[in-house]
Amino acid sequence: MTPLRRRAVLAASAAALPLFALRSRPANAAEFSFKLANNSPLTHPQTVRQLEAVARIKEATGGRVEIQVFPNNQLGSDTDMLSQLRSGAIDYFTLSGLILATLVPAASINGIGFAFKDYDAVWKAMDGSLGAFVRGEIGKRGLVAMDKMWDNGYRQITSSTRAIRGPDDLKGFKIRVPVSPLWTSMFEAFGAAPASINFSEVYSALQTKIVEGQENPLSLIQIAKLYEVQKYVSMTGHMWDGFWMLANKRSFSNLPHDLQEIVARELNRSALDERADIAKLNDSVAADLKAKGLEFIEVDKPAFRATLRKAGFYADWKKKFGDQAWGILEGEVGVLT
Ligand code: X2X
Repeated sequence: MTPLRRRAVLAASAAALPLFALRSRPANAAEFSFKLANNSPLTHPQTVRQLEAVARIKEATGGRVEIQVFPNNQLGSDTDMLSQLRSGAIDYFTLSGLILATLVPAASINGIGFAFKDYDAVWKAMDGSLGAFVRGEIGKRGLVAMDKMWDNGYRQITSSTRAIRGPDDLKGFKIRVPVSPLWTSMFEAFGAAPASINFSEVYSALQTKIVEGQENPLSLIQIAKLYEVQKYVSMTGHMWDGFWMLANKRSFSNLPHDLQEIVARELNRSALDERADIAKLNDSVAADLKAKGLEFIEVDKPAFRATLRKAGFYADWKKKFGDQAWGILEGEVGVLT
């Protein structure tokens, strides 16, 4: 074949490719197939509401968009899934802002200790100026964040060894924290010995006593059965943590605009449903965990906060986040330092 003829053949087959790809699609396969992953157990409202969202998306797009949900770390740890999201192996992924901060530093700002006095303050900030700011930062790193965050909750400290009654009890305490500089820094400020461990390994790390304790919202302590391997829970409520619904930017922008709108609308709607589920769970979860044998300890939260302040935690993070981000946070919640 002459070079010219060869080029012509190649050009013809390249032109034919999309048509071939379209024809080779089985009659019942969707035009756009995506993967959505999370770290939450199957019965967690996050998973339940994501399954509902993808069913509505399929229906509203007349079957053109099909999203398969892979919950419960089926596709790996949070760290693994974040890499897969960036490479495009996963299209959608819910991740704690604090862990996302390994890629987008500003995303951990909602985890500043004792920043939000209640849920009204959380949603006002995250649905308002602070959320908009963080979404902008996420957008600069090849990811798209949907408008509505999903609730994880106010975090409480559990332990299988000593009861944590005041900040001094945290000195030398071996505590699992998620993989995130802010978490490590906070527990170092308490004088604890934090170990960064992905959620997929937490139950076994507690069971084998690699660590003495961990911190998570009561709803997750219940749903992931962490009470089976912990004795005490101290109601520190030391930070609020939530999940960003992230999309790979290439994958999302390849969708026609009308389909993007449907996907975003339904994911955001499910985020609001999930928030309501967690709020409802919060009313009953303490009684359930007590009945399962967990000993509850009410603590003096201002004492924990004072320890962080004395250790320079707020001043350090104000510097790290910078005046703009810190100003937005304080604009939402009041002066913190
Ligand atoms: O890893 C955790 O502890 C979890 C499940 O709460 C987060 O996703 C941050």
